[in-house]
Amino acid sequence: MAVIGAEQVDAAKRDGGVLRVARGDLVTPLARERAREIGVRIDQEAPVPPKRAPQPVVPPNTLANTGVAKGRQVPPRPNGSAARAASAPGRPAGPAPMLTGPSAPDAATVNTLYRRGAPAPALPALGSVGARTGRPRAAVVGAGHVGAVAAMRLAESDLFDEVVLTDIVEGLAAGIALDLWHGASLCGSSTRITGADSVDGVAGCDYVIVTAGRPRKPGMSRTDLTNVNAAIVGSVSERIRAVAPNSVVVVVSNPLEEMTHVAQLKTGFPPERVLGMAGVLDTARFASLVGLTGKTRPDQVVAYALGSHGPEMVVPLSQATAGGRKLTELIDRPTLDAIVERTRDSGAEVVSLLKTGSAYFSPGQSAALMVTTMARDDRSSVLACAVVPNGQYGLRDTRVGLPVRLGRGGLAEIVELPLEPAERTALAEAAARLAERISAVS
Ligand code: NAI
Ligand code: 2OP
Repeated sequence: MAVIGAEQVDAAKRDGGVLRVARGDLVTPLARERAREIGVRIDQEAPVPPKRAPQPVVPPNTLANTGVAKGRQVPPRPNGSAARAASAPGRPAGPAPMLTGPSAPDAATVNTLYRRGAPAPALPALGSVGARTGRPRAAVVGAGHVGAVAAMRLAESDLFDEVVLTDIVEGLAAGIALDLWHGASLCGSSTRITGADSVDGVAGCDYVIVTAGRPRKPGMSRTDLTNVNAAIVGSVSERIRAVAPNSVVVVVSNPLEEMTHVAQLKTGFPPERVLGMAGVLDTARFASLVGLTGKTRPDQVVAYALGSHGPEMVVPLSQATAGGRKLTELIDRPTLDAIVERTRDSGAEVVSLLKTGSAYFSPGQSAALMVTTMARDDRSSVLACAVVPNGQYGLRDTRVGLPVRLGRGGLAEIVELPLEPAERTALAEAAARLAERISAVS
């Protein structure tokens, strides 16, 4: 019997999306979960009906029967008479086993799971938490509002061996990390979360989200933060270069494009490994505001907020759809224009309500989404990110929000959408304004 793990699922994704499994082989629950996440179909040979003598049933109170080990929750195994009836070979089928739905193992796996002395495939090896299990490590610099949410989302994804949070405020990162770790069993994650008072805590990490810096206060523009945040992002980036030289950096600190540029200068990393997070958030805001019209749901909207994270934001409506239909056919143009305008001002709208800082839930989610997309090597998604174009859309020598595919190593491709001439012009103007602003912080 071979045990099929998540790595084979990843390999199957690369080889066409179908994982063929021989009869009797065991597909781990993690592998099934991974297959669901990345859309791999598992084809297993049908089992041969068992012709075995009845076997003793696993006693109900053993650890192996609890379904819980070391911070990872797995579906409970059935116990009691119904389970015994279901698991005892040779008996007429009693009530169905408790495991049902898309995560339920097939019949062959169920037999294996309930046999005395069977390996416990649903449980990660004891001590595997944070023990370099082959999964990547991610870090978040700045354990403030955005950083805490980003770390939570990364940990919840259970894609990482470890998530490291760092902050200069003594104990802050460790406190947030401990609090998040206390929730590991609640979100079914085995990702270890740790905190450090120095950026050097990100040593050896594969992905680093930079949220360090000051947020906006009412009346402040993002650009008002330039000098103070350039010093912070610059010094953080120099340490990332020293201790995590192979990482991919996702910058969140504002003003976004300028700070991403500073990070690239100070890390010296190639442009593919320094990305700015803004378009994912602005696109999500656009989708949510479209949802408020009642014409569609936010998760049906496909659109791209390009250009700058600011006044030069461009949402090409020619490329916006909902449920496969053009948004311009669903919603009248003045309403769509008003939605784009409100999207552009959404950050300030939240700041004026909060009064003490800026938005952080959706920004943290957005930064984490970029990192989980890379960790999954999920090139099927097109996300808007602040990147350095190399001739795409006729643009060079700037950093601007463009539609991209991300891969394990960072930027995989800038996607050229068939923009209308006016949209292309607006994008070129945004890129030109950003080039001016970026050159001012070089
Ligand atoms: P926050 O003030 O809650 O957190 C920032 C954290 O950075 C603080 O805990 C601070 O101690 C820490 N920090 C400062 N210097 C540091 C250093 N050298 N090393 C490590 N940590 C350091 O602010 P919040 O709300 O989390 O925002 C963070 C940044 O993200 C701000 O610049 C904000 O404008 C920006 N932002 C960007 C968005 C975007 O779409 N790109 C969206 C939302 C926020
Ligand atoms: C936002 O858009 C302030 O950039 C931050 O919420």
